[in-house]
Amino acid sequence: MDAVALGESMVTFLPSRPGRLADVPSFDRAIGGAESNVACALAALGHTARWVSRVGADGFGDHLVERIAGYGVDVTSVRRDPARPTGVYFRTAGDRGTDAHEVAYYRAGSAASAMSAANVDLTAVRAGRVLHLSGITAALSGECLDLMRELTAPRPGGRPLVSFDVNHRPGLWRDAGGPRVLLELARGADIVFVGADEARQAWGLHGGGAVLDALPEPRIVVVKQGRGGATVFDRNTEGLEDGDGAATFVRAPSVDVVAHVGAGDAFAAGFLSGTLRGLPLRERVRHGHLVAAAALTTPGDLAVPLSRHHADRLAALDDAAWG
Ligand code: KDG
Repeated sequence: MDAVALGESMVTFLPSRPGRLADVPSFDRAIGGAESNVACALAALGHTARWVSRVGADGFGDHLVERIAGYGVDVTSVRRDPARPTGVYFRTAGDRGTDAHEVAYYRAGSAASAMSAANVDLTAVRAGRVLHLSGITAALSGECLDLMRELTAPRPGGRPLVSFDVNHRPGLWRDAGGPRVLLELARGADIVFVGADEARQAWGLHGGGAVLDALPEPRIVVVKQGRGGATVFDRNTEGLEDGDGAATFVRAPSVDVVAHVGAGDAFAAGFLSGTLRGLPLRERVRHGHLVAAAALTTPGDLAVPLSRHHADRLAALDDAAWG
């Protein structure tokens, strides 16, 4: 197995038109979940990917499992909980290209929020070359936080490689301790993805150098600067600059944004795909941008899958084409 992603997925309701939650007349059903989004995009890119989670023994749980399996993701380790429901959430949209939206979660007490080391298959979780996690899981419950601590604790032989997307969701944390916990978990990962704005809001850190200083352990730290591009700091590389990690900035292609949701997950998937294939760092970031561009130009979390062949052709365009 190339990659395993663990986390809560939800049935998502996307608005039929922009506006306040109070005013939207109808919603279309889709699926969401930061970690399963990564698994789906990795599978679309030709990798073997597994999603591990818990869902209710209900129709929405069926829908999630069927849709995610439809992307070619292994769902054999997803467990059904007859006592708890599958989480759902509704979102609104701002005008085209803006990220002004509201989110209404109905996930407290969900099946996934009860995930713990006792009720997920840890062997299946650790069976991939890469294990992808996100800070969302840590916010769901005390059991989920304990599970995250266990998965980011030192690993024998350094396996699997743990990828951690900070995904700070202030509305999900029950107290003010979220940023501190996210920093602790990020320190236990090998690859960390964080937005520059997220690092500023959660940790008061300004700029890639400050983020790198606060995260001395991870081998790779990717700081995303929204539509501008992303900088990857790699401690494996000789010729260090910018703190103690070699810094590579790669501009993002400019696209006509429809919705931002899922773009961070898509970026992580593209970058991890390049990592699994042993591509040079710059190429990995380009693949991140390309998969993110596909997600940015669709209304829901998941874009029409970008094939590896197509992504390779675009990533190989010369520097002039990349700006
Ligand atoms: O990254 C997209 C996710 O934010 C969305 O699918 C919902 O996973 C989600 C969450 O918990 O916010």
